[in-house]
Amino acid sequence: FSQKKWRQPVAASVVEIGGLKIAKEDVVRDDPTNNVPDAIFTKLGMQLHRRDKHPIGILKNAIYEYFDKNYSNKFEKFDNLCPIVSVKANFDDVLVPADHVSRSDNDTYYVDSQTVLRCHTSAHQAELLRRGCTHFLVTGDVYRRDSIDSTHYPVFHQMEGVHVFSPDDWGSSRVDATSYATQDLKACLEGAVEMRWVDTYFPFTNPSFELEIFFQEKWLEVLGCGVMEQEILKRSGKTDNSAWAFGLGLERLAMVLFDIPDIRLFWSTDERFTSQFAKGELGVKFKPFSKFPPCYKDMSFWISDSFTENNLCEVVRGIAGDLVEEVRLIDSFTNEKGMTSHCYRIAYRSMERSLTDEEINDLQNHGIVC
Ligand code: FA5
Ligand code: MG
Repeated sequence: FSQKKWRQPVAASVVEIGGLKIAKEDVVRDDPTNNVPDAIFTKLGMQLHRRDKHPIGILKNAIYEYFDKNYSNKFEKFDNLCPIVSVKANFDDVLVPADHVSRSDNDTYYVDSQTVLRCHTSAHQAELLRRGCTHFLVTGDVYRRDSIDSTHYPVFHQMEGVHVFSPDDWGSSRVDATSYATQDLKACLEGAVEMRWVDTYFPFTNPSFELEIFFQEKWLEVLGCGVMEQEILKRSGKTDNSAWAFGLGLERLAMVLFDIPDIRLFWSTDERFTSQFAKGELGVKFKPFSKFPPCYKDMSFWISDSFTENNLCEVVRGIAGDLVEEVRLIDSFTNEKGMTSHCYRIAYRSMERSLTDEEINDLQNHGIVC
């Protein structure tokens, strides 16, 4: 598969973030380590989280209000930090090991060898701690090369929360600093929704947890969190403190709260979607305006050792854009010579109209978007 060959046409060549003008040439570069496609560049300036009438913006505002109310406006908010960050900020500063998979160019978008599109809002933790912030929320668009289905998209939004405690905070309680931060973290996040805690691992927290919510008959992971590794605090000049941190996937929670069935809808400019939401209104249930039939195509091919599913998904998305709903491995077999073949089922479905079999054949054969 050639990734450079099939590309959808793009209009914008400059985006503005936090007063900074970023040219396409600065992000989609000829650098050998660059793997940012045009379609990802166009998402850079969209900032859905800063639109008051968009479900992502409505949810962000509601969570900000929750924190203001419960913590008397103590949390500082950042929602305009540039998503182009250093490898150091994205990985080293939060103790991600040098050989961790998330650093690979199969998982992360690299602008050049020292610069990435942030893959989580944790990329801003250390910098803000160094600046002296002790209570903060960071909201922003994050970027990941990932598989394709109704709850995964290569661009999504996270909110990071960090709360640093000092010995005075846990001194009067009967528990140690870590237990104190753990209890406070869980109390802060446990809400009205049906949820459960799952133990997990992150390089930057210990203990670490995931919060899952029951949605569409399944447990859906909406956030990762934990007690911040002492090393991160120490490096930021905080030797006597303890802290909790969380990273919330805004799309996942918005899907539950607004009943939005597919993550691609957040990017829809169709009025039948956008007109259903209003500033400050969290209770609205999305009324699907259509459920057009899907068009399935099975595709088999021999794979080499360098094959990855993320690369396949990038190619499929480069050709079909948001028409692709899911890419799923349905069969795999290895012959006597040790060659492996994969069969993928690609589901195409438009949010706006019925697709014909013919146009999907054209699309697959020639990369033509009708
Ligand atoms: C993180 O990104 C950690 N930085 C979170 C964290 C922060 C942990 C602070 C501890 C302390 P994770 O990769 O699990 O963790 O992603 C966090 C959330 O982002 C997930 O729970 C999910 O809600 C959302 N998410 C992850 N991948 C996608 C995707 N492809 N599309 C939409 N949402 C996603
Ligand atoms: Mg996770």
